[in-house]
Amino acid sequence: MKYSLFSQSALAAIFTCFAMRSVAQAPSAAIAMNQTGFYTSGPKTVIFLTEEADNFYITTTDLKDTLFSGITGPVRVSTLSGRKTRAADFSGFRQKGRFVICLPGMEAVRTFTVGDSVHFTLAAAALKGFYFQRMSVGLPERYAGPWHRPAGHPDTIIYVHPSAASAERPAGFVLSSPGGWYDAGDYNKYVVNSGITTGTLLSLYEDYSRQLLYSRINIPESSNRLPDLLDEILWNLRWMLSMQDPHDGGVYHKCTTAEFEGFVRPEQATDRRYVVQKSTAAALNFAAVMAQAARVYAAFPEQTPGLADSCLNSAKKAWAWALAHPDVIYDQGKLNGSFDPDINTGSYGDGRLADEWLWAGTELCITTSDASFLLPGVFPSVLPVTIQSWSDVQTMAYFSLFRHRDRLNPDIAGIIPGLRNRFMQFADSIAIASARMAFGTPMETDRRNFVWGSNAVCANQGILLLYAYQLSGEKRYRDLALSNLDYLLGRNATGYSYVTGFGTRTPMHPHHRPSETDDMKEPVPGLLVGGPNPGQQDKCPGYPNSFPDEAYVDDVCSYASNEIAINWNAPLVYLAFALEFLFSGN
Ligand code: 9MR
Ligand code: 9MR
Repeated sequence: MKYSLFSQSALAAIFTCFAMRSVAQAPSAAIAMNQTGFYTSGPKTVIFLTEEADNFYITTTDLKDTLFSGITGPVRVSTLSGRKTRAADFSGFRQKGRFVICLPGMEAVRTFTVGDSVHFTLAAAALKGFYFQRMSVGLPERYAGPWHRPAGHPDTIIYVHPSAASAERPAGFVLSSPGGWYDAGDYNKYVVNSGITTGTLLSLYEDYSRQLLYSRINIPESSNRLPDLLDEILWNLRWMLSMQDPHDGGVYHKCTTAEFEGFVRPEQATDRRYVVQKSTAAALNFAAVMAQAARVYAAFPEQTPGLADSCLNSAKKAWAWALAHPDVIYDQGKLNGSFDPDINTGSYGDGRLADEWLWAGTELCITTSDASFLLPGVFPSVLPVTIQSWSDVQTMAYFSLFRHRDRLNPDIAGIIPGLRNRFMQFADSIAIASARMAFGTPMETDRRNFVWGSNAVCANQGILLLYAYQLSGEKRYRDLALSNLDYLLGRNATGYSYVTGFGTRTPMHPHHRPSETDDMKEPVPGLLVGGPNPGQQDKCPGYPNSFPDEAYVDDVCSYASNEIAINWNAPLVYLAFALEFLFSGN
């Protein structure tokens, strides 16, 4: 033994750790921490779920050498559940490798990793999660490993639902709409949700293109001359293009079965599929994504000939359709009152479209330099700053405005200082409140964050804080964004690392048809589950309680807390890659 950093109590701790040797490798519920790792130069905090812990120790994995000792923070009481915690901050510990953290005299011992690029594998797996969601194509073993599967849902025969009938394409007309990603644990494709998902991934590329140029994730296109991220996005972009009616520029709201299919393999699913009603929300989401894609793929004219122009033309046509049909709200109940068959799959209905107008108009304006796409009533100065979600997208527009702030048309560049002030105020209010939280994360600062898909709120809030960091250069925002990644990977009240395949306590039974119906014990990896949701709309048995941050159950019946979805994975991909680039110095 080396006795380098020893004090009396440290010695006691080591004996305690020795006594605990048998449990040292098993996850302990009394410590909540990021189960993937900590950056050598980054902040490092774990949470003890006890009031009693005054000191903590870091030892080698054989428990022989104590390398660091510290004093835990004050007792904090969770505003969400009343739980009492104490934080161990060991940011000053900068050794690389695997170590053990423990409390003297307590059954709380955990191993952890410190390194320079601890989240790269996770980020790549989360992006690979999109490959696993690919529709209409087989996933060969060389890319999908043990989760390989034959092609399902060719989507070459799609019926126009009566709600979507037009002169050129009457009810029953057959069109083709293959490819794209399965939305979630179900087998349908929804344009609105594809909107924020694809927009988030495109934004990641725009923000970190230098680092992403050569990042490979072993997909069939990995050897082509396009970054893998853009190849994966293209899989969905091409499908989205097929959702536009070329005759009028309108965009169908979704491509879906009438009812959710049962838990069958993709290749065994045979229910009839439809495109359903064109909607203003679909047209605007489509326009935003296509306008952004136009400028991103314009950098690769040889790899994707003509694509950027097609995207921009399609965006403009969808925008024109929306201007001519500004109030077509998707209301499934109403639709079912007028048309057959009834459609009972995800609705992604949104009755308030000012934010979609702003987002589409902003992306068009940035790509074309034509300020007339920003409509007077929905100017950035009149909409609030919120955490972006599928139904609330104005912040997506702000991100693009900030990213392109030095190249904006002078007619709109003037809005940036005011917008920036409001944005920083919002980020600040989150930052200030975070310090008092039981797990020390921004996610806990507002109980309204705990909705269906709360984990995506967490990731999206992390992204927002990263923009605050980029705008201000203040590292505390970057560090708080990392706290939210810590939350997703285990520093939370359930102790789950919510990404399949990552961590010692991780979902094994997500509401995900491909995972549930294959022969593998482990679910498809790299997928973020929805997370705690006190709404518990699935009425599954097994929720431990209804505290906002604890209402989670790892059961396949729990679509309200344990489904996976593309609009949840996309912000995880963004957050994990961005933090990886920021902390590993790539
Ligand atoms: O599997 C469906 C999931 O993708 C949806 O998010 C969820 C809520 O719309 O519905 C799931 O489907 C369930 C349906 O709503 C009710 N019958 C059982 C279905 C499968 O659990
Ligand atoms: O993510 C959606 C959530 O915000 C809604 O509250 C919920 C109920 O309408 O639907 C969620 O989206 C589901 C979609 O309707 C169908 N595919 C699965 C999605 C994730 O559960």
